[in-house]
Amino acid sequence: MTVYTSPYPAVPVPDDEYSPNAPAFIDAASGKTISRSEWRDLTLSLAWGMRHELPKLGGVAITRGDVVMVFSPNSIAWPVVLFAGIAAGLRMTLANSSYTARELEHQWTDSGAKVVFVHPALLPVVLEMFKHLDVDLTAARRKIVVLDWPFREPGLGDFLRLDDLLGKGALKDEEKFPGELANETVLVCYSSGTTGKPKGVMTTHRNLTALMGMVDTVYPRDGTSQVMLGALPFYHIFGAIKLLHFPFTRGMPTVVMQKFDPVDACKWIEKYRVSDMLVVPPMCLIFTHHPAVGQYNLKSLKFLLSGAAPLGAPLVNALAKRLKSVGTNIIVSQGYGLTETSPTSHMLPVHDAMRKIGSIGPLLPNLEARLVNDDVDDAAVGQPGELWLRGPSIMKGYLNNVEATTNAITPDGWFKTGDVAVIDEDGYYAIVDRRKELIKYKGFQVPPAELESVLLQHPDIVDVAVIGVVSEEEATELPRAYVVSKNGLAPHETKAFGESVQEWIKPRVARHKFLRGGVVVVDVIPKSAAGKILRRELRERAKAEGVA
Ligand code: 4UW
Repeated sequence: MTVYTSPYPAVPVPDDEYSPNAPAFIDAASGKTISRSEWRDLTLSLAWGMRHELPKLGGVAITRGDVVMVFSPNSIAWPVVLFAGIAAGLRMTLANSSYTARELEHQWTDSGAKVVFVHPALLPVVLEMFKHLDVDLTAARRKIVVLDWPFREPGLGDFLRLDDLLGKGALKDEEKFPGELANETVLVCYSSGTTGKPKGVMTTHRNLTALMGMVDTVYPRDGTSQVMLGALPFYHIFGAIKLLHFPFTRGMPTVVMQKFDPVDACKWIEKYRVSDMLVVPPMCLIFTHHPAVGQYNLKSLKFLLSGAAPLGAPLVNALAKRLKSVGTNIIVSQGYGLTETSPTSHMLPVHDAMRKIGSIGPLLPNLEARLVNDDVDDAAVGQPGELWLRGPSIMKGYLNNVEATTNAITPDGWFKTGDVAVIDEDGYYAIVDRRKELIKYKGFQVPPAELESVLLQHPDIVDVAVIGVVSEEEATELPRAYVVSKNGLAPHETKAFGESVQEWIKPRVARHKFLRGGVVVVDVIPKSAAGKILRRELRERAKAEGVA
């Protein structure tokens, strides 16, 4: 007998590997665990509740294609709500949990959301939003479901709660999202793209199923990936997909942290024997020097994957050195992606991680890339060009915004990332610049246009431009505003005015948009003949001021 075997390593077969009783999501602080089968039952039960129970209980009726918002810090209720909505054929719009009422209002109205699933602590923000929108409390109650599950919050009054929708039935197969609707939108996360205010990114079923397979080919398969730490926010595409969707396909539980804290993270790594952690560069920086790293047993930690902002070689080396000094056998890798690309397009494979430091790795399978320079010609190897991507994980477009979609995706399907990259002889990419307006504070999007329109509401500001400046100490960019004051200020008055503007904006925007890079008073904002802000000039100016 001659038996031939495949040259490829064996892959786990889900049915053999993943017991229904294995944990799917674990609440880090309490240890409360949802198993894979419980998660499935809860999801189908909530999907039924969303479609059939909500109107019976006095809530608004929602049906296939309707938009539903989730507004909550991380919790184990998150995956239940997210996947129930998807199963029920709804479009889930995920809102940043530090949004002010005004910011939330933009997403609520723009997405046309009908119901919001809200964490009890954020209920006041939602109520304030409805007040702005002139929705009275009785009507608002019909649109709100409070997420105080599985931990009951007393004293909330008679709002609908997640519990009310559970245990009444289970979504039947024939009601589930049908296969022919693969190109239907399931997620509407917000991104400002290359310019302007945040827009709803239409991510489809097909985008996500494609992405799972694409990531699977590069994600470590050597058996070391056992437990994921869920420290990134689930409302951001990076967390939603790489912490809620992907680990589940691998049978890895996600240990859910309500929010990132370095001491807690070390504590949970030790307690739950966490092997994998997805991070943004500022978290890497914290781990290079935080004392908690030496106070807990982190030996289970095998794989750190950073994304959402550039991770340079010095930081990778410092982090690897520190984590190795406390006995881990750590690999630090980097990925790249955008909300519009569902999200990962590049990832540095494990075997290259410590060899190609600073690179984002090769293109994932099923994608094509171009590097286009200013003349719409393609850049040569080693030369910078704007990264364009094409493939099954590229968004369908921006919700209700044909103009923005047309600007972002060419007629033959190329999505323009607005990032400038180079490719080396081995086919590895590095991000070297950003052509779009976007600022990233610790991985969060800060659209300059949004801050500019808020600042123009200041009674003493007549013109403004916002740019990002780099802080090496915090491994992030910081938003910095250049403002023209209505009243010509004497030189000795400008500093105090700038500081007052930094304070003025705080109650008006989410924390990640605070003007941490400073406010500078100028006589005039540099603009092109067409009135476009010349941000490059301002970046030069910031450099001269010693901050960029
Ligand atoms: N280097 C330099 C990077 C990098 C980067 C992103 O908020 P969004 O729309 O989306 C994200 C998604 C990040 C992400 C998702 C999945 C994944 O596997 C992964 O790697 C582990 C990362 O951040 O912002 C998109 C913009 O963020 C910048 C870049 O400007 C991009 O257009 N960005 N990753 N490694 N810059």
